[in-house]
This record gives sequence, C-alpha cells and structure tokens, in this order.
Amino acid sequence: MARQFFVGGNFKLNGSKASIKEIVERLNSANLSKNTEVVICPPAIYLDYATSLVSAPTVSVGAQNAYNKASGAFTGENSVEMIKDVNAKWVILGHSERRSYFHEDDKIVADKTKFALDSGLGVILCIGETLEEKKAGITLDVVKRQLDAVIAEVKDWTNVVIAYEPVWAIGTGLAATPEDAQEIHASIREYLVGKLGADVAAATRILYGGSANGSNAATFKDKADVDGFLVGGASLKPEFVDIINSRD
Ligand code: G2H
Repeated sequence: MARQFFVGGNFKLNGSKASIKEIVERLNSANLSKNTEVVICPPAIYLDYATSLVSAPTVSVGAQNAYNKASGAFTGENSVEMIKDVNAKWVILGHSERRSYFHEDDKIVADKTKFALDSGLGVILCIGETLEEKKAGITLDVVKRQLDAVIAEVKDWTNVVIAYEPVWAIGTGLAATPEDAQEIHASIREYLVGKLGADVAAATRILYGGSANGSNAATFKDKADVDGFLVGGASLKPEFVDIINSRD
C-alpha cells in the first residue's frame, strides 16, 4: 500500500500573528503537491488563528503538545478537546525538546499518545537518539525502547505518524545522510513488523526530522522508507514549499 508523503512544520517557540499569516498565505497561494499531506504546528496560542487562515486543501494544523487529562486544575496545559475545538487535527508528541527540557519520559509520551489518539487527534510521534547514544552504538536500542512504551498502550496505529529525529541533527544544520536515515527507518519498520504486524508496519509513515531543508529534502527522494519530513527552522521560510514538493 502506498504511503502518502507527509510534511510537518514544527514552528517551535517562534512566530507572531504577522509571521503566521505570512506563512499560511504563502502555502495557500503556492502550487503545492497534491500528493503531500501537510501539517503546520504553530505555538498553541496561534492554533485558532492558523486554522482560520488555512484554505489549501492539503494543509491542516497541529499542536506541538497536549496534556493527557481532559480538563481540570492543570495550570498552563492545553487539552486535546481544546485543540480539536479550534479545528486542529494533529499533535506532535515526544519531541526531544519536550523529553529533555520538560522531562517527558517514555511513559508520559505513551500516555499522552494514547489519550490524544483516543480523543481523535492524529499523533506525530517523535523518537530518536542523542549524540552520545549514537556514539555508543545504541541508536536502535533507544528508538525501540521509545516505541515499546507506546506499543504497550496503543493498539491502533492508524493515526500515528512516526518522526525519526536524531537529536544531534536537530537545529544543527547537520542532517543525517539519506542513506543513514533510510537504514534506521528500515530498521524501525522491521521492528514494527514484529510488534504490530506487516500490514501496520507497511502503512505507518516514518518521517525524517533534523535540519531538513529546501536543498537536502530532494536527496531523500529515492529512499523507500522515508515517507516525509518533520521540519523545524525551514518550515518558517519560503523553502518549506520546496520540501513539500520534494517528492514530485
Ligand atoms: C527537529 C526539527 C523539527 P529542525 O526538531 O522537529 O527541527 O528542522 O530545525 O532541525
């Protein structure tokens, strides 16, 4: 089964009403590939604004985080229902910045993933090793451990997109090579075969994230297990369109 190419834009803690309007209007007026599913993820405070601006049929909006409680005394959090209420469809969970700066461990990421999926959001599930883990030769052990936590809780992976983001490549300008990304992606898919079955493994999209940009995106074009990108810095720039169209 062909997997639809998927490009997410993770704006992180960047943007203003003016810049988000500019980005969305650029996407609305661009000649975007009809074969690419695009999800832009602005800061939560701009989700409602972004969804109100999007008119491009292949573009939807996602949050960068969501809590695993429906409501209550959880100061500062955003709920899945609130994200859905402003017409966002996706949420990024398990990003390495959440794992490191906000101490989200595998169990928290798994709980949040289950809660978001059960409530009807799609989840962009981020996994990936640090430089120290890469040097120690334990990349696959790390991503398997991160996946295992979610596999233990989530049985239906239909609305999960995995983003393999080696931490050493994030925001550094030092992207993984297409060959290295393909090797890890193929290993992840193979692992999913054993854990979730061949059909789920074949259907699940595995994105690459970490310094993807308008120049290097096309070099991943012939990599069978790279089903798109999760893009940070370059998603704020005009070159985001080139990444979206890089598979055509
Ligand atoms: C990895 C990526 C987006 P960047 O975090 O998730 O960011 O493309 O800036 O490396």
